Amino acid sequence: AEAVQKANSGHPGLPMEAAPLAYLLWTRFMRYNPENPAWANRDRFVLSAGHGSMLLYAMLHLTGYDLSLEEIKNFRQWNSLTPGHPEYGLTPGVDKTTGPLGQGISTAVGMAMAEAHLVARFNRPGHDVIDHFTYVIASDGDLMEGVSSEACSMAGHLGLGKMIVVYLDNHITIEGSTDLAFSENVGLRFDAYGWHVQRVMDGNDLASLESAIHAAQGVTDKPSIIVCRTIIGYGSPNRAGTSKAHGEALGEEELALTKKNLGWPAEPAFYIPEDVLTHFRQMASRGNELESAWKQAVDAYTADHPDLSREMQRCLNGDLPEGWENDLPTFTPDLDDMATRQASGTVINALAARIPELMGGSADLAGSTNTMIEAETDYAAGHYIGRNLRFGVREHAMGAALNGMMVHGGVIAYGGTFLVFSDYMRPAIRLAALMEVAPIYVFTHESVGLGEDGPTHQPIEHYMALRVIP
Ligand SMILES: Cc1ncc(C[n+]2csc(CCOP(=O)(O)OP(=O)(O)O)c2C)c(N)n1
Repeated sequence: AEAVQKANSGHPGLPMEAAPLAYLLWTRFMRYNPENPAWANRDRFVLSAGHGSMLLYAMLHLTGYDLSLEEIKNFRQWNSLTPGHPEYGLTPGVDKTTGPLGQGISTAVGMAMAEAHLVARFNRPGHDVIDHFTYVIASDGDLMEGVSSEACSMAGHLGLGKMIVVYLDNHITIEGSTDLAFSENVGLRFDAYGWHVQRVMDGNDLASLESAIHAAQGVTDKPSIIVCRTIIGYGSPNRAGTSKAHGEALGEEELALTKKNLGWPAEPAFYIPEDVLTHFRQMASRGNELESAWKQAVDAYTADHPDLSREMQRCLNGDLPEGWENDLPTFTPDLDDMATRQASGTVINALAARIPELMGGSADLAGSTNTMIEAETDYAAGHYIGRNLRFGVREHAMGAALNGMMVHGGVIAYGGTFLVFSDYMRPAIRLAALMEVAPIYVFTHESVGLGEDGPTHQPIEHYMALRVIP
């Protein structure tokens, strides 16, 4: 709330309501190393409601990431590491760019998909070298956005048991109460998707939250959602529970009242009690221990499975295999009477034979987009070794999941559909560009001359629209 006040803009409500949850996640559950944010086997964390960025920055600072108190004081300022919404690649410890609601939770599905595939590909009996959770904090807005429905339906179908979402059920959005526009039963909805659903009645009840997260970890064949009743802007005497707490600074007076209400000293500003900092900073040494233990486990794995281990390291480093470009087919326009999508399919299959981390699929158009890897099986619940992804008719979730797989690392993901339906993926494509990750898009049927399907299927502005995304 203080950082938002100093910036005189931002979103204090979510960080204030979710502080107890964040405390639990960062000190009792998540496995990460503040001194190596890129540790491959860390738990992933996605703040899907990216407007609550100050929550994430506060936790990164407290737990000892390279994010100083100065940066916290520079929240939302030009050139700071603490921009209004979290940016992947800018701030150490930010696993995903979020802000456009719905994208975060949907991208997290891709992260969990990548993890499950790497587990299937590389773990061996007695060697769980890939083994982490993907945690998400999501808000009403995230769950109202259509993309989250697509992605969470897919996650349920795939039984992604390592994905854990905490939904901040605060009954408030910008315009006021969720009674205005959002009255579905979220728990029943996720139950219908095949998720493991729990309810926590009070977001400040650490014991209930803790046992719910434990239970979520224990359910390994379904993704979990914890519907957690929270109060936006908790602690602010006059703004808690109102949309006023969502997206504006509390004001000096209300900030002072809030501190008083919470039993916090009025001065100094940005005060972090020494014992609190010491407590949180233990996470840095804990993180180093966790990563060292993992490295030892990898050493033991290397001793038993040297080739596999080398291959895993290569994939996690993002290095292409030697000779990946050998055997690439070439085509002669005059001689080969072949549709370009057919040529694309031939290339995908040639590459897939050389690049085992290449995996992908299509939004129910595999036969038309030629995106199947012939020699491989389908990626499915309990069969995550498959490299052919079945996204279903869910272009937007496909785009988000591709981003998640790419930011996760260890895999190279592609997805295909008709060029005209790139419109349905645009927000995810835009975020891929912002994050500088490069999933491969296979857009086919790119001509107005595609024929009998008619104008609904003819891409007219799509090349131009895609080209203006940097
Ligand atoms: C795709 C998209 N549409 C609109 C917005 C603008 N916006 C930011 S937060 C928000 C809704 C806030 O409600 P909720 O998600 O419940 O967050 P809370 O108020 O609980 O912090 C909206 C509409 C956005 N960030 N992304």
